[in-house]
Amino acid sequence: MTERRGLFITVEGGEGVGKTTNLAFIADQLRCNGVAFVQTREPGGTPLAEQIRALLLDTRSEPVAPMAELLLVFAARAQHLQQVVQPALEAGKWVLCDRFTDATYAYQGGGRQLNQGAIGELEQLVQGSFRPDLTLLLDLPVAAGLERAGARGELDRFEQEQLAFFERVRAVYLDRARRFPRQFRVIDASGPLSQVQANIEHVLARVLGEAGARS
Ligand code: Z5A
Repeated sequence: MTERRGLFITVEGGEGVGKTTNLAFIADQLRCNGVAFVQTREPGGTPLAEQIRALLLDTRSEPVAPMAELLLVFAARAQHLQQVVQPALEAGKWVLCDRFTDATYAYQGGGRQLNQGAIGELEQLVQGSFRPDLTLLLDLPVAAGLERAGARGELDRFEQEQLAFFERVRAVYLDRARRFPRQFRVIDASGPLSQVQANIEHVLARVLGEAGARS
């Protein structure tokens, strides 16, 4: 991976934590502060990667082998990095991304119980040393998140998983936040939206201040 100048911010969390709602808020904050940025998502972000996303989320009668799922996630990521993320960062833009490799550790490692070492090897192969500069982890007890998400209607292939799957997803996210404190900021997503967004604003103000001081 080549040198980058913009910041790479990812937003993570389990079901119903409010990612979509808060991504719009974060994008507004960046806009108000005059930051040039690209908003994107994983899996997806390019036409090919969006096709892989559809393969991953569609419910189907054929069971999907966890290893096939893992490889599809990284195939989409390789395409997304080359086509969207790296060019934007190299052009000095920031990238705001809905999920990234921490989701792979959480869903394929935690949820599907695939070996974390195998995920690490693929991470190294696809990304080298490339990691997010900042990850906002929206955290919420699983039952509360599923209740919020349940109000949305039809469930995709991941949303149809059981409680224990999502408990493992949350545990891996929180474990990674503890292990990588420079990358992660954990946002308590259980309170009212105004409170969640005040916390996000506080974190972003620091990041924007530090980025301003560097430029
Ligand atoms: N996946 C994977 O397995 N491996 C990988 O490496 C990657 C992804 C990258 C698609 O992700 C799937 O891909 C995902 C993991 C897998 N699994 N699933 N499902 P996605 O990000 O597109 O899907 P999602 O998890 O469903 O995200 P979402 O659409 O952003 O949902 P959300 O976090 O629940 O956000 P929301 O729609 O904003 O909030 C849900 C509801 O809660 C909504 O009615 C809000 O108005 C409400 N809400 C939000 N905040 C609050 C507060 N504070 N109080 C009360 N109500 C609130």
